[in-house]
Amino acid sequence: MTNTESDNSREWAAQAYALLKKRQEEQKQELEKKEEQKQELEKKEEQKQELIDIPNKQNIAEPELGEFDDNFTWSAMVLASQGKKINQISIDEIDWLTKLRKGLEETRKGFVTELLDKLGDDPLTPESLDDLETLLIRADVGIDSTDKVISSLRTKLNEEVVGGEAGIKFLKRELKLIIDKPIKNSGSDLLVPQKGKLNVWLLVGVNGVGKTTTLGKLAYLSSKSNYKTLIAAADTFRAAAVEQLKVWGDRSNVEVISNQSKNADPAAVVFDAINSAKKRNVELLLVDTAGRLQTKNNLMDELAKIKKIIDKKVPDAIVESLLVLDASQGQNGLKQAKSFAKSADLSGAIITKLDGTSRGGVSLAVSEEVNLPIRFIGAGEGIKDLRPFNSYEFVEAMLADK
Ligand SMILES: Nc1nc2c(ncn2[C@@H]2O[C@H](COP(=O)(O)OP(=O)(O)OP(=O)(O)O)[C@@H](O)[C@H]2O)c(=O)[nH]1
Ligand SMILES: [Mg+2]
Repeated sequence: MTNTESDNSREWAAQAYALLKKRQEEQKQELEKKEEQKQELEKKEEQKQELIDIPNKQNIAEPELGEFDDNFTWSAMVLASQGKKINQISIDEIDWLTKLRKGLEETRKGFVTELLDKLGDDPLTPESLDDLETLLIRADVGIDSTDKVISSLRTKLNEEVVGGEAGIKFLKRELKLIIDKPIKNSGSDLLVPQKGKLNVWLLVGVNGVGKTTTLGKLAYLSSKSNYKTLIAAADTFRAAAVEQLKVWGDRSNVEVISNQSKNADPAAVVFDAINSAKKRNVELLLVDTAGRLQTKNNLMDELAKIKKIIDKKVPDAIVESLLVLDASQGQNGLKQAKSFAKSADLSGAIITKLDGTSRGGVSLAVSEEVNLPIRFIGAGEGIKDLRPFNSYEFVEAMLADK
């Protein structure tokens, strides 16, 4: 970025910040006014014990506008470069991008920082490409993706002189192409439930990767977006699984269909859930499944059985089998993805735990080597810490230069 560009960006971000700050203050005042009115009314009608609802007040706290700092400026710029206007920016989006950028800090350290240190302002050389290769592999980007990127850069270097900054720009574009390929192949940029139909999303993956947590966050996103949502607790393997899901269901007001009896059949729970879903015109049924290793055949058979039930009972349902992957497991996660992709008919991936791992690059390996579109990413344990995947934002956050 040139100095003038950077001044303009800061100016732009400052305007966006001022606008958001004003909006937040207005909202606060509005809320305070409502709170005062409510207290007055409560006083007046104490005998009647009537509770007045404040529509803006929710159980789930709205994020607060933080400082006007680097994080804000960067997040605002990422939104601006995607065509957002100043008055279209929300605190929620800024909050998420800040989280994503912070989450990918470890992946970025020893990667971009090191690369920029090495490059300085000098043009790229074959030696700096060797360094880049090592750094990409170390960030768990995977051998295939790394080879692809390095060979395109090499071709470019043979044709022209490439400065450090232009090199990073080119790198971002190449990485984005890799991530976008399976998304483009899938025919839809964004995974959203189809209105007026029953959509069934199965969350699968090995133990502890974050399936149940992700399902809880999805239930929140879905009900907030006004889809009629239902949860099926088909992890009958782990004793506490149903309770864990009910907590998530309560948080977003989504009902959980379960069978508390010991050794309940997961497919039977899904059977019950489909019946309820049909009765209530549910649009999105989220199915939590037990953590399993792809080597455990009986568990993999169970998944097949669940799918069969769905196909039989609701043949026109739109079924998505989403593999949940823990980014902090790096190449190990990739191995799981490959085996799962072989035995379970997967349609997408969800990458979790991007906060605080140095292995966020594994997302690229999943796209290139397993050919799965990444549909959502999670960066934290909170209900709002999951977003639909946006490859531009992801690559910008991974290669942010500050
Ligand atoms: N930091 C962080 N922790 C996460 C994230 N997603 C899930 N977790 C944590 O990971 C742990 C395991 O999450 P679960 O959702 O229970 O994982 P699971 O895949 O359902 O586990 P099993 O049902 O036992 O197979 C919990 O402590 C979660 O809070 C994330 O995006 N970031
Ligand atoms: Mg679970």
